[in-house]
Amino acid sequence: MNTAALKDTARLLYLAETEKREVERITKDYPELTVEEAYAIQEELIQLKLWDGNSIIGPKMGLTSRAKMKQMNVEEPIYGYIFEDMIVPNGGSIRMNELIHPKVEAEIAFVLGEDIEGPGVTKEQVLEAVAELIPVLEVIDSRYENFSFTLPDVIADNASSSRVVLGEKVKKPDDFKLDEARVSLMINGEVKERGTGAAVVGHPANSAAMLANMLSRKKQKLAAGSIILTGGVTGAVMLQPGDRVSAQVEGLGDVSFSVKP
Ligand code: 0L1
Ligand code: MG
Repeated sequence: MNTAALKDTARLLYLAETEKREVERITKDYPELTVEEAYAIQEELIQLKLWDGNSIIGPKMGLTSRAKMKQMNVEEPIYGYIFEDMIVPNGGSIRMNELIHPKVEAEIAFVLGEDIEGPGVTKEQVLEAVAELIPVLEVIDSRYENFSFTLPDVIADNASSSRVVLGEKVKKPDDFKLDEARVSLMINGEVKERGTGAAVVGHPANSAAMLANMLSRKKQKLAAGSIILTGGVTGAVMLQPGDRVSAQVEGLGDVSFSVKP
C-alpha cells in the first residue's frame, strides 16, 4: 500500500469512528495488506486523533486469549492505544447512539512505576516495574461491518478500542497472584462471563512483556506512569441500551457503568 492509500485508509477509519458508521473491512480492497502496513495505518489514525487535540492514556493489548489467537491464526497479540476521550468515569454511562455495535470485556490494567524497555523483557521484570493495578471494563467497537475482520484490519482499526472504565487504583501487593485472580463480568446482575488472570496469555504480566518487546522493534518503550490494558480476562459480551454492566476482580474491587440509549 502506498503512502497516499495508507493515509486515506486511516481517514476512512477515523471518520467511521467519529460518524459511528460501519465500513467494509479494508482487506477487501487490499487483500495483501501486511501487519506492518496495518500498524502504519494505525499510526496515521493515532496522528489524526492527536491533531484533533486528543491525548493518549496508554496502550492496550488485544487478542490475548489463546482462543482469540487461534481463531485469528496469530502467534502474538496485537496492540492499540486508549485515548482520553475514551475514558468513562467509574459508575458513569456510555451512550449507545455514539457507538456502532459495542461489546464489553473485563480486564486488569497496570500502572507502571518505572520505564520498561525491550527487547527481552520478562514477566518478572514487568512485575517489578508495576506500581498499581486497576480493574477495568473495556468497550470494544469494531468499525467493520458485523465485527468481521482479518488481523491487519483490526490492527489498523486501533484494535477496536472505543471506551474504557477504570476502577480504583490498588497498590500492587507483593504476593498477589494475578494469574489466579478470579474475574466476573455481570450484566443486569447476572454473571455472563468468568475468567482468571491466566486467560491473558498465561499471566497479564506476560502480555505487558510482549507489548514492551513488540514496541522495542520500533525503538519505543513503555513509560513510567502509563496505564496498560493487558487484555480481556473474560470473553466480550454484546451491549444493549439499558444494560447495567459491572466486573469484579478478586483482590482489586469492582468497576461498573450503564448503557444509555
Ligand atoms: O481488546 C481486544 O481484545 C479487542 C481486540 C480486537 C478484536 C476484537 O475486536 O474482538
Ligand atoms: Mg480488550
